[in-house]
Amino acid sequence: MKKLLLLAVLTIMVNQVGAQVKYEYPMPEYTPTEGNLQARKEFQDMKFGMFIHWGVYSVLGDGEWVMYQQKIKLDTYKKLPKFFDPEDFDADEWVKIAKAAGMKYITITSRHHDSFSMFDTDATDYDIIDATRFDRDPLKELAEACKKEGIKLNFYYSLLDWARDDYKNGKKGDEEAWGDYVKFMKAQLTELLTNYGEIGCIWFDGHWDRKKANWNYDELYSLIHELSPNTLIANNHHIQPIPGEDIQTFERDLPGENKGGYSAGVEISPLPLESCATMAKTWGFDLNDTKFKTTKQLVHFLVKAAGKNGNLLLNVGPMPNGEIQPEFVSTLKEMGEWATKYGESIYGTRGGVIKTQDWGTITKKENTLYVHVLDAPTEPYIFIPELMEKIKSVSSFDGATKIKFKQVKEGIFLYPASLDDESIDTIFKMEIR
Ligand code: H79
Repeated sequence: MKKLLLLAVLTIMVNQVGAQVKYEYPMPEYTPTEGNLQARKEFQDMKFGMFIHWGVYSVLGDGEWVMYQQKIKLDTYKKLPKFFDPEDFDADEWVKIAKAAGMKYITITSRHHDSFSMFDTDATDYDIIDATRFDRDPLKELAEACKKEGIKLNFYYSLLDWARDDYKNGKKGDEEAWGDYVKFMKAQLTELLTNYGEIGCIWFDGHWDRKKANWNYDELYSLIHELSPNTLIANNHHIQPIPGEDIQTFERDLPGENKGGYSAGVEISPLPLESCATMAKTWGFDLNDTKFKTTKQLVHFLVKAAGKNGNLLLNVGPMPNGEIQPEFVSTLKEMGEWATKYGESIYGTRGGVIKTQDWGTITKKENTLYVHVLDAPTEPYIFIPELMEKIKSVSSFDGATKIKFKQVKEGIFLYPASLDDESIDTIFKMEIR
């Protein structure tokens, strides 16, 4: 009996670990257009993007969840737009910072959970043009700056809403209210996809607020694909991708991992992958948040994401005056210096060559494998398991030094003359075929 019980418990555990969480409502079959497939490839080639969380919450300097965490009543929170006047906002400057960091695209919050629209919208008056004295559309200015500099622009869009009655009542079961909310989202998505030039991606977030609900993704996704077939759809829902989506996201995690706690039971899909991460703790500007990640940690995250075939969307939360804080700017500059030297081993590569090792990972482009030694092993060699491809030669990153190697049934041994412990990433090039 005891054995049977144990078996039953084990079976339940295994099922839970293996169980994928799926969206329960019917979705039409989705065949991406040629252009969409090309856009996916280009997205994968870009590898590194800037996430921007900016809203009226930045005034309080306590992150983008401040309304929820400080239990601020809606009427009180609604005073914030009056204080929002970011006179130092300069879209060209943001784009310059992103570009110098080696980032190829920008994903900015058009509307976060607080419901405040950071763009000129006719669907509500709770937006930057109608409710602030600033009276400029930062998304418009950013779209122009990005176009000039060849940076792709994407829009984050919150599904969850802390201010609208139609959302609140819809959540309680009022079907008509929910219908109104869906209509509102569709009106805003239409604006976002028609008024700002070609948008690379719509990045949804907040699904988990109504895990079991019908979010009418069939309507939202087909609207987006009809208006702009090459615009990719990402939804940070922390479940398996839903038909109609073009990118799979991992919040505060490398693809396929669940260290951040948001990706339980989520398995890697064949879609392009993207990890998003913060440079300190929060996404929106937080005056008190000084847990800054180092350049080395962030480069390692970028390289490990690439090794797992994913992009890194690295976040900044600009300050209420419109500037990106100097700590972030200086780390991003250092990342850019790294990317200028070693970008060849990241941009345009694909991953999934081997599992991440204690020492690092591998990225691949055509006949070159880039071996990224992120943490030098104690042994005087690097052992690369799982790799069956015939290795022709191994060299230092600059190609100047040949590296001794031995290929055996179990894998490949590299014998570099020395390994620098202090280096951010020692890269070797292996030629195959
Ligand atoms: O937009 C960013 C976040 O605001 C949003 N997604 C990223 C990209 C998000 N992050 N976490 N969540 C949504 C899920 C909610 C987590 C919570 Fe909490 C844990 C809510 C309350 C406890 C984190 C910690 C937020 C407030 C405290």
